[in-house]
Amino acid sequence: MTNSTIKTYTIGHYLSERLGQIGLKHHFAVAGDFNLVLLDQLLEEGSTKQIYSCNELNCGYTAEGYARANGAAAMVVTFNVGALSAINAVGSAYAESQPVIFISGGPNTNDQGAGHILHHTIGTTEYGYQAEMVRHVTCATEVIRSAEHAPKQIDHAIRTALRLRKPAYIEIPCNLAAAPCSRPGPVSSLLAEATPDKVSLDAAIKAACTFIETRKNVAILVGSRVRTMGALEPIVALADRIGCAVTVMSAAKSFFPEDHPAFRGVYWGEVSTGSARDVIEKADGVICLAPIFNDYATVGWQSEPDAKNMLVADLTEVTVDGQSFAGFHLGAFIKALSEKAPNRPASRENSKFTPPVIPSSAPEAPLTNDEMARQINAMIDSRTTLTAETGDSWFNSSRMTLPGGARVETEMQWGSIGWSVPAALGTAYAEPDRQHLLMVGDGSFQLTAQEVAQMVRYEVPVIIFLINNRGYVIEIKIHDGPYNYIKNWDYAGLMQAFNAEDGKGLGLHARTGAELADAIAKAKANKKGPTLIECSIATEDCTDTLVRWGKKVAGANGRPPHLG
Ligand code: TPU
Ligand code: MG
Repeated sequence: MTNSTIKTYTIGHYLSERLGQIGLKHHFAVAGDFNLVLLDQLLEEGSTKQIYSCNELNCGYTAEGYARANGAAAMVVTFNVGALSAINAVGSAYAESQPVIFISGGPNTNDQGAGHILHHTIGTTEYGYQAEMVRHVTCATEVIRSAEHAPKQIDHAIRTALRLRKPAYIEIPCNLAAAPCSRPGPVSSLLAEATPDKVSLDAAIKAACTFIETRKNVAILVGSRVRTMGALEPIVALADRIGCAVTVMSAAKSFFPEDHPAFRGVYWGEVSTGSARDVIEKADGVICLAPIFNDYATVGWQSEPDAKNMLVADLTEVTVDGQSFAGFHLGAFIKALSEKAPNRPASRENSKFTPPVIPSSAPEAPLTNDEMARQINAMIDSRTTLTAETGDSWFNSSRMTLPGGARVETEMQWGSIGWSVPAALGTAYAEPDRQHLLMVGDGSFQLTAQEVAQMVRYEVPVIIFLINNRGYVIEIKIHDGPYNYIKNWDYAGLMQAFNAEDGKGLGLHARTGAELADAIAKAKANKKGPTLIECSIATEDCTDTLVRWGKKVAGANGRPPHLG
């Protein structure tokens, strides 16, 4: 049925139409009796395609990955048993600033406040606790109670999510999903950025120009939250205008074109690449675009630019020389600054960029971490998205050299292992014309492995590099113990199980460089499903940057408490 032939327009239809209007082509779901009627409505209205996940955690991560590539996403789960599993992934969307519309079915309105005990719940008779839990990881929490108020509640959740780039929650009782409801008005009021406060923006630009003028050595440091801007052109325009050197934070790898002449590498304290460390630590003025200076990014609090030398432009506010300005979005600030900023080319003129070289090994020699990273790097073209999971994959992706247009996705703020398999699937749904590569360690893979089955089901050709180093190597380098060693699996062999009678996934082993090259050639030819290449490397074989970083992070974790 199409929207125009629907006879009775319902709350579910309203939600469905809105999801299509904000630019979604898919929504992700796991069925349960509290959301079945809602799923029917979404299918019936049909603005977005319904895609199923193996479980709600994976559903959330798939939506989170989809939002990274598409700007926003939606997921639908059932009450409590579904939604509580999904909260971890919604936390990721909050931490990583992704507007994921988190939709849960809810109890029949007649059971609310009636003293009834419902299945799937904790066995008490009050059902507000799910919304209360979710409130901490969403920017708007709407529990629908009537068809009359549903439109404004749905609109409020979606508008807030899109403006703040955070997840929002909508709970729809199972007996209201098909309740008659008015049709939506224009979508523009949901999409539009709030009109910037021009007075505040002008003042911020004036302060920023003074900051740049009064510093000799200015550099730009790009942070991960610029992802929410979608396009990188405004940042390039700003760099061109100031003429200075540009570095990116580790979580912002690929958020400035590495083939641009101003690029100087990844700034990550002592594990920086190129001349990024020198550029940032010598600068007396660092323009930080949407950075997150957490303990990982600062290498255990060892390297953070001096606050008095920093201009910090975040998503909704700018702080410069002790003053704070708000009322406009980051994109508006960058655009306005790129039209007014003074020229300060010293940091670019006095530095160079030499890309890291990843050593190769003989084709028949046992596969090494370097050889694996080198071959993966060679696959990356301007239409590639590389998703890199927590673990040594972060450090491997950090040292790769990227052509313009290539993208790297990491989850360095939330850092929840298992994120990458469903997230890469979500990213691939959103951008089917790109090449999707995934680097995931054996430990992380074991959390969400079954989502590969959905790649088989929906014929999504993600190329998965499963790094089998027999354990949690990142943890081994931070703090070793028996808990860092895991049961080995036949990872490549899993593909046969996921394929069952009709799948076209490929599972391959790579124990030498030659086997990896051969597997990559087969993976590229397999367009009808995922290819999992199990790369076997020694447990001790990891990037030296992981070892150095791990020592510092362990030191920060091990600081004794301040007494008195
Ligand atoms: O390359 P490698 O061996 O470092 O990666 P692998 O094998 O994926 O191991 C990752 C190990 C790891 C753990 C166990 N990294 N962080 N953690 C702690 C952790 C535990 N549970 C969740 C949900 N997220 C975490 N980050
Ligand atoms: Mg591992």
